[in-house]
Amino acid sequence: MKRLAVLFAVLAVAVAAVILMLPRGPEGGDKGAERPIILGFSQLGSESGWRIGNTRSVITAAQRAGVQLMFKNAEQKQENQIDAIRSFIAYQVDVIAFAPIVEDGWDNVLREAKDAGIPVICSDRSVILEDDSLITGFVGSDFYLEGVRAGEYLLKKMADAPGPVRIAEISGTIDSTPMRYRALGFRDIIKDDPLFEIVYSQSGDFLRSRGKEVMEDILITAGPVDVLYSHNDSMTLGAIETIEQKGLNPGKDMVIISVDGEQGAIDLLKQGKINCVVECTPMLCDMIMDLAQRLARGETIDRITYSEETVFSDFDPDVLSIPPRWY
Ligand code: GZL
Repeated sequence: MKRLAVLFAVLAVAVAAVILMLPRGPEGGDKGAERPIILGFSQLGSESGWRIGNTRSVITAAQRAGVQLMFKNAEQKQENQIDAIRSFIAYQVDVIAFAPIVEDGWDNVLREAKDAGIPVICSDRSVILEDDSLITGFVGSDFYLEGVRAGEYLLKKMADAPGPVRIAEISGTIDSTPMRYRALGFRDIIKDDPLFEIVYSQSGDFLRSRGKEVMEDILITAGPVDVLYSHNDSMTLGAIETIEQKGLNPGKDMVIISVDGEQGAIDLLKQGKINCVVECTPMLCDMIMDLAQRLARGETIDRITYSEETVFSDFDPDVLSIPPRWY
């Protein structure tokens, strides 16, 4: 009996030692401070300047907020994101955030997160679920509004067009939120004017290399178009390489509308080679850290938190004074 009492005493001391080793918060062991939360973040890849800017935002925002970050890059594969989320669940993080590469296929893993009591925030892109309660909130852009802004610019640009306006579209990753809603918003604005016709549309997967290739196919199959609407700057930069290789003048022989607002596109806007850049900011992550900390404290958060964005175009009198960009 005495042996058992000694064994329990030794075990009690050992357990206490382990608990004390857990991070308790800021240096100095302030007993009143909460321990830093642990956020598991699944990033979809490194496909574009926007994504690189967004990853920088995740890392610097976590440092600013004192959030312990577990960051995994899925390199454009949904199965890698699912594995990452499962690893966060196993590690019992406080909150999960992820940028879903496509909208479908998340129900099972998000059910596992909910069953584990871990709230999940969608960063940048959204998901389609049978049970909407599996996601706690979304932080990102209003992609439909971005498409509307692209269409509204075109209506203004072509107000005096003498005849039909032939449009080619290089869209983003198929079945992703930005691709679906940038396409829809743009179409809703131009659909009532018979002068506008989308004569070609193909995905460039948000990649510069694919934008270059798709532009080659546009010039072969659709011939010279009046407008290029490209769902992100990386694809636009690739497309412009092709346009210039074929001896055409981007921004003059063809109106070019792009989305994101990375430095390379803004520089071309200032040179007159791009006519409109609809802003899509990657700087979302201070908001994400704030919401994650609220969730970890048991607070509720808004279902949707949109970022503030604008439009840059050749109608702006001060286009040359656009300040340096995030990438
Ligand atoms: C938009 C984001 C898109 C960007 C692309 O929020 O998901 O993905 O527009 C990026 O540049 O690849």
